[in-house]
Amino acid sequence: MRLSRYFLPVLKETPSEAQIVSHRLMLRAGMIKQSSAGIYSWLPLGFKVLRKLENIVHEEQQRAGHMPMLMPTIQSADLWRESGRYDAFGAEMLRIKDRHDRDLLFTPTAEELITDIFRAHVGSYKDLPLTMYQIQWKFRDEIRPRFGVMRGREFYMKDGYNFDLTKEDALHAYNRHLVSYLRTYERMGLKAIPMRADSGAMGGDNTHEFLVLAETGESEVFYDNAVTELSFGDREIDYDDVAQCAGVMDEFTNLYARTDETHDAALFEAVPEERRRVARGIEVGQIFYFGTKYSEAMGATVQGPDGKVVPVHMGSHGIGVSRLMGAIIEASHDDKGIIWPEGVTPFHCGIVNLRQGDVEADAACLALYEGLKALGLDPLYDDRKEGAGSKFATMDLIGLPWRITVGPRGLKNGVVELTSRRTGESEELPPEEAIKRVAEIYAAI
Ligand code: 5CA
Repeated sequence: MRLSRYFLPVLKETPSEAQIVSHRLMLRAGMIKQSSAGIYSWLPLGFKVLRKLENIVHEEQQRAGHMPMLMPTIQSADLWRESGRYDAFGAEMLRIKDRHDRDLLFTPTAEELITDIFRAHVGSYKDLPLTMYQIQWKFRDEIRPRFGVMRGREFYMKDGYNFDLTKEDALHAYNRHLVSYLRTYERMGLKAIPMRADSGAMGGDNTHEFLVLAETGESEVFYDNAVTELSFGDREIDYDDVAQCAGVMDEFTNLYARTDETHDAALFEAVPEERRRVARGIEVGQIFYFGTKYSEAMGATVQGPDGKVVPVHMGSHGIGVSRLMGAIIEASHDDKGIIWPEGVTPFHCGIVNLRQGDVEADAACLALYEGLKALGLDPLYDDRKEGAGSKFATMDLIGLPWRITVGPRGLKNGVVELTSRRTGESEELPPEEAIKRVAEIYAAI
């Protein structure tokens, strides 16, 4: 993409309504624009990152054997009356009436709808286990939408639902989700720690939230500092392997780590004093096992191998896809702007032409641009007639992890400059070498 043709409405001023750095940077980098409280338009740069996050979630869910599908945002209230949640959800649910005076709602989550689909089509244990998920917009009429996409009213969420014959099978689904989430967040360049939590409106008593530690996080967390040293790494996972998934589950949840709702004095007993931590975190996902709560209320049953008809065991599993963008920026920025992890960056590499209009500089930039694209990379070429300072400031603000700078002086010596956004370190090398280097970096991701 050429920057001269891209819609990138960067702001010079810091928007006064934004209280936390990720919100400020998303506004300043022209990624989002508020349309009303807690509701945002996703401008091209923001939308590009959202798609990257979504793709990682799709890949990791499907790797774990979960099936993608899509359910409507507008749902009938009747289904929610069956589970009892039409009343229980309270003011957070956006309620709508159609022209026939029927009660509809904008989905805050989809346990009821998926259970309705299940009961219409599945009647035998032979069709289990079954896990389906969607990535769809949700609406919760939060009393205090704030921090930009972090606590929106409209937000983008992956919600997955498992159906199993027995509690043991459903707990394997729970563990499988935990493992797939660890891998998902790691690919996004994040350390998200599973912490035992309170199940709130979803029900059940088995639930973990995934927390990214950040001072601006809305959750208070209590943990053994040893959990921050656990690392998922490149493990070979067989998602059908019950013992392996349970092993990862144990490894990542045996140490003490809890969010505020369930915190008690236990931390000070369970953890040696020097390892006790009380901090803040951003909740980027949550997994639940709630047994037969919905299947019993809504008659989602199967015939077991013994011929008996039993309600299925269920869980649901969420990832806050739009919130993740804020969480990544909170975890990865400096005073000049965003620093995207390679796995989610909107463009792989920026190209800065220091002398736009100079025949040689233009030709060298174009060759870099085409050379990177030919290797399947997605560069952003700043071909505007702007000063170097302004071009560097824009690149730093939007946070592309790698920048190639091209100027007449370097070209005389046959070199361009490759700069890491994260370390600020630069290296001079011939243009073909720079292309090769960038391609190698991304091939390793
Ligand atoms: N039905 C379950 C699992 S699919 C569920 O809805 N879980 S949840 O309430 O925990 O939401 C899942 C994730 O969505 C949360 O972990 C959080 O990352 C994200 N989320 C929840 N509310 C908001 C919000 N108002 N703005 C942005 N993201 C949100």
